Amino acid sequence: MILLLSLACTGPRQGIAVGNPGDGVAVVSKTAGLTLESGQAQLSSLDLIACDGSLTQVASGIGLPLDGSATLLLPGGSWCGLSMSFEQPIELDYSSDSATLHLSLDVQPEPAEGAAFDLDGGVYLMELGGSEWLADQAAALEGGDAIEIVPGDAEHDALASTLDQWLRVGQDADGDESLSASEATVESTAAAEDDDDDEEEDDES
Ligand SMILES: [Ca+2]
Repeated sequence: MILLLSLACTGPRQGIAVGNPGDGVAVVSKTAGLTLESGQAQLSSLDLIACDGSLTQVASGIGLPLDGSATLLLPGGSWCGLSMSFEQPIELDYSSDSATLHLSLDVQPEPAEGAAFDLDGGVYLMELGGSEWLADQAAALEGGDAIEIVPGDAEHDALASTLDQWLRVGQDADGDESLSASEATVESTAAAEDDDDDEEEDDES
């Protein structure tokens, strides 16, 4: 008598990430007329959100450059979102032709969420801000000042709130270091309402 033993797995592996890891790159949205000289956040936690709402921590307690200069390894698999939180205000230094702008902003972004997507290699931009988030400050700098905005200042809360509400994660298909609405894989609520594709068609340099 011969016993046939089935070695095949039965059913899908549940809760196990599949797919190759990808690279996550954090940036703040670019503003016309301003050059980002340095940008730095101190991560409390960066997590991928599974479609059942559970979190898989990607990184914690580390410095995260916000100028696209560093990559975080994002585990492959099927995900529905990404969240990040910071331990202290993010620090951004800008220059224009004739002025400087230092921002210290107490930011806690809303998660970027959406339909399930398969992460299997590739580079994912994690973009904070939106195309217009620094437009007022850029206009104010045309006078040639050195401006500093820190927690407690009148302008702080509006800027921090804008960053809190606008986070997109996706692949930058056209390589302009920014995510259009159509490039966003998952996004926060305000970013989802921000249809910026028409504006980008007006780009000129
Ligand atoms: Ca793009």
